[in-house]
Amino acid sequence: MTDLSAGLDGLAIETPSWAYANSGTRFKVFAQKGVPRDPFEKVADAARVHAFTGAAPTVALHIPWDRVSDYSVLADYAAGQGVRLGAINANVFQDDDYLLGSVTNPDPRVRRKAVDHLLECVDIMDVTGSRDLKLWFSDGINYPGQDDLRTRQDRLAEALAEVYARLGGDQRLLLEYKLFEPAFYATDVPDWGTSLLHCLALGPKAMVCVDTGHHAPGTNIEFIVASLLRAGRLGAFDFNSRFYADDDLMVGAADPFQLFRIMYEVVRGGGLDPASGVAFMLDQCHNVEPKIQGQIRSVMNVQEAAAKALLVDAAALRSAQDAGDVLEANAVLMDAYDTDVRPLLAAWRERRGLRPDPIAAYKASGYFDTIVAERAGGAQAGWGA
Ligand code: RM4
Ligand code: MN
Repeated sequence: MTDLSAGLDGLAIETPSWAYANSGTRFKVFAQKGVPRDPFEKVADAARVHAFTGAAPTVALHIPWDRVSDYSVLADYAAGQGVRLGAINANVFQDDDYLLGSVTNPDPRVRRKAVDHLLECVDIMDVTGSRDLKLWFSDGINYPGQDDLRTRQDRLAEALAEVYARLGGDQRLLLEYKLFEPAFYATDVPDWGTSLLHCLALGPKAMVCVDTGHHAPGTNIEFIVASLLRAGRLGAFDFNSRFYADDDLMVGAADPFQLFRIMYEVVRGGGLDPASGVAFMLDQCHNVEPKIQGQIRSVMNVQEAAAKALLVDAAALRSAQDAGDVLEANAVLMDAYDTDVRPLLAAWRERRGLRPDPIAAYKASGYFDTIVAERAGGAQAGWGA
């Protein structure tokens, strides 16, 4: 059996604290049983995902959703659970002050407040040991003429420069883009070009974050991935699936072939090598499915796509490409995609002392019944809580 260990061992997938909390649509947030009531319980759930997959060693925090009085206590708790705290996600999109934007708001007082929050997030990183500050701005305008497009870019650049200057030597800033929503006419960071321009102006510690759900339908995301890897500016993925807009469904659920094509470009560009600095993060919400299982499934989906990408016969592909053999080149790629890699991954897990089927192992563990029983009383964590 093919041994993909060299590639798979380097693939660490970061789960988001908010995936364990209640979430929903703009119409309704549904409460699920056993949902964490505080960041510690979110970390405990994330640790279960790592325990059964062996591939999710870090958990991202979202501030202020995960605010605690002492982050070193949370970091120690995570270590005790067998995981580490990962990226710190800033939140400048849930305050009345941000009606007309955060760092691009016309009001300097609001801009100051937003930048202060971003700086606070770097303070937290210093304590948690997190490498990455992930920035997603909901900033934008709904109507032509509502504000000046260029001035808003200037304000954004100024805010980012102040945050960048505050970063420690090993810390990075990840700038995420999103085509639209909540702004409907012009988003201030709508695409990878805008994100990359700001990152290039800032310096080498500024990298682009590709959220797979943040593109127009039909966008060739793997081309973006290849381009950013070539430029050495692919900092991270926020993985999820979309059917229509930013659906935040399980990665690989809507279009496993697209995920394979993305992971092929990652492999092709050396992105599975931890030294490349590409962070593989999930950014998902489990509104109708069980949350911990949803995260386990997502980690497995990324691993399966990566395994298929690693199976691509690079030499055969190159020789077919060089010969201009269109059909053979396509067949080499499809052969890898059409391979059932589940036995390979089961073997990879068993070599690491894990059960071959993480979902079955999780179900058999009784963890879900335990948290349903134990997490009685108190308020469940959710969006905005
Ligand atoms: C945003 C964006 C961010 C995430 C929030 C919860 O749409 O994708 O990465 O922090 O959602
Ligand atoms: Mn995201």
